[in-house]
Amino acid sequence: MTHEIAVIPGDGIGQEVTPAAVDVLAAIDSVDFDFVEADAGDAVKAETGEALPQETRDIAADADATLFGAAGETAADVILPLREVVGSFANVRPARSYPGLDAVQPDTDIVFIRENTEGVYSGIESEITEGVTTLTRVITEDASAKIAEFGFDYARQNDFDDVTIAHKANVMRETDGLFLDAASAVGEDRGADYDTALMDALAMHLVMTPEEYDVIICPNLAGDVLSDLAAGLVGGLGLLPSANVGEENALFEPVHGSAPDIAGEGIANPSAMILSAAMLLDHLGYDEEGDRVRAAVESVLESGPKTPDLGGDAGTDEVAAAVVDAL
Ligand code: GGG
Repeated sequence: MTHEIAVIPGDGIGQEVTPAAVDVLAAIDSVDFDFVEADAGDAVKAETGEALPQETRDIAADADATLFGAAGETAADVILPLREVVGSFANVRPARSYPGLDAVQPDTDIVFIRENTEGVYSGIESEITEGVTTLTRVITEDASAKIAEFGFDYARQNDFDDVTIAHKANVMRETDGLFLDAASAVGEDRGADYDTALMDALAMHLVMTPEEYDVIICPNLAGDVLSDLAAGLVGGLGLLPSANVGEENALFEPVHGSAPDIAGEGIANPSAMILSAAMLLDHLGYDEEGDRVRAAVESVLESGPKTPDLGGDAGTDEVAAAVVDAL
């Protein structure tokens, strides 16, 4: 069986790390892929006036899964609608430390389960008058319960003991009050062990004692911010993959953005993108192949070559080739 994969490199270093992940997938003999490349992002908008062409939406909707690189200035017009196109409601962001890498917290193994459809990323913003703007934060009981169900299932299926529900219900009483109640009700229904945590205090505890956390269920913005914080604990954004999971379709992307400061230099760390490709393999049912890719990335992270963000001087292509060799 051949799997059709939409490949959307997007902006900046997305153009460099996405081909690296495609090379790794193509090197897996036991799975057949048909890669269909599509455009999106700042450059496409400059050229055509549209950051996410209908053709790209259709390719992602029809594919078995999508690999997405990075969004730049047009992120709100590209990655948010693309997540909608594939029907994703959960953004799974694992943050773990690796042997052989300098990490602020070398005993970190946390998976953020981020609600992916609402919160402050609902896109309901307006300028009331000059100098006055508003944003509507949407939280629904259904979406909050759905992400909690996904998070508790994920913890059970992956043998994680601790589930934490992140919120700020003492200030955002209506919206995060609802998120907290709906997510807690799921935990109660399942007789699960879980904690709740105010997201600001949680940020501090994550820095000081990340080993105390396994799975963290978060509203949209909190998941985006806390997972970047966790990237800082384990060696940087070049290491964090993610899966945007829907009922049937899914999109896989590194947690990092387009990194305009290093774009075009060929030195971006492809690990996050390749690890996202490993999550794509899991999603398609190729768990063994996904594990092989993770093991190959882990061995290269330990023994090199390494990109400059990890203290080395290798380029993106050299690291990707080393991962293919390790496979
Ligand atoms: N590959 C992830 C990416 O491009 N991130 C840029 C960004 O702004 N993302 C917002 C989000 O993840 O919701």
